[in-house]
Amino acid sequence: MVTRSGFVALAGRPNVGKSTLVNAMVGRKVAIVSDKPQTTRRAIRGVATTDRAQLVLVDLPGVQRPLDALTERMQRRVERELADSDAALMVINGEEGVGPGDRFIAEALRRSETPVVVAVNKIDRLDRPRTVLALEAAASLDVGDDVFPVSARTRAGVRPLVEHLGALVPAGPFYYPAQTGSDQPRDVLLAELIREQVLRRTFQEVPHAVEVFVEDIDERGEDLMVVRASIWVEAESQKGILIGAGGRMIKAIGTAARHELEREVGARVHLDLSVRVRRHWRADEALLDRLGIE
Ligand SMILES: Nc1nc2c(ncn2[C@@H]2O[C@H](COP(=O)(O)OP(=O)(O)OP(=O)(O)O)[C@@H](O)[C@H]2O)c(=O)[nH]1
Ligand SMILES: [Mg+2]
Repeated sequence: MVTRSGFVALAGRPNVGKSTLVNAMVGRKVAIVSDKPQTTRRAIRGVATTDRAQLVLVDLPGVQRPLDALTERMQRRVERELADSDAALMVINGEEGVGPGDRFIAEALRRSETPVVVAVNKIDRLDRPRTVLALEAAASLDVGDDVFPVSARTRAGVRPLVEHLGALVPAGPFYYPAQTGSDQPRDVLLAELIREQVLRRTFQEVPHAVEVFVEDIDERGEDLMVVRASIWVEAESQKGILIGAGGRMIKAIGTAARHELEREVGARVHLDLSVRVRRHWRADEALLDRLGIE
């Protein structure tokens, strides 16, 4: 049997649901999700394997105007990954319709040689007439030959999209074993799961100032894992917010994150969290290297 395989980069504005869609296509959580824009910082590869095709889905940061060394790196990475992919999947938020940000991305994709497929996401929020309007707006972007209505949240329409992309990528062997979900090292995935719980509970500038770093993972026998992690922020005031009155906030983050880690590793987890101030980490190029944000 001839197999097909290829890299598919997801492009779209922040918050349109790219990471949620990657998780839906892979069939498990490989990328964290939040209602804050610019959640994704690294290019994460999620692997979706059917009987005939393997898609290496490159979840990318939302396309935006760079503000600092961090967002500049994120932006350059998006451009490199798109250039290196076999296909691009442009994701649009069907609930919000098409705007200048989408047109900017569509134009960049039209200039590239890469075949493009468009997914109109969040159709669970739309009735039929509004879905039709969203599909028409997507078609008016004049990018790619195919537009798929999907809900990454309910997974409606996700299967046909995976099948379509599977037929679009070139013939070739699989890149990863069929059961692989993602290429992330375990410490990075665990750090991201902790960051997700921080994002859920913080607002305004705090989510953007937070980075999580897993310092140490200690497996004590079959069913206990001790994870030591630091949450970095950029100012004392942010540290105060994360710790909360009487330590209530950090406790809530720790409890929720521990449950997520336990689900991921299939063992009991003891999570040791500390909050540290690390001024201007987002502007520190050497540090961004070490964090694997490249
Ligand atoms: N109703 C609904 N909400 C969705 C759907 N897909 C994603 N969302 C929500 O949209 C928000 C953003 O989702 P993400 O997957 O983090 O978006 P993203 O495009 O990866 O965002 P960045 O990484 O910041 O660029 C989250 O609150 C999701 O729960 C969907 O199909 N339906
Ligand atoms: Mg994302």
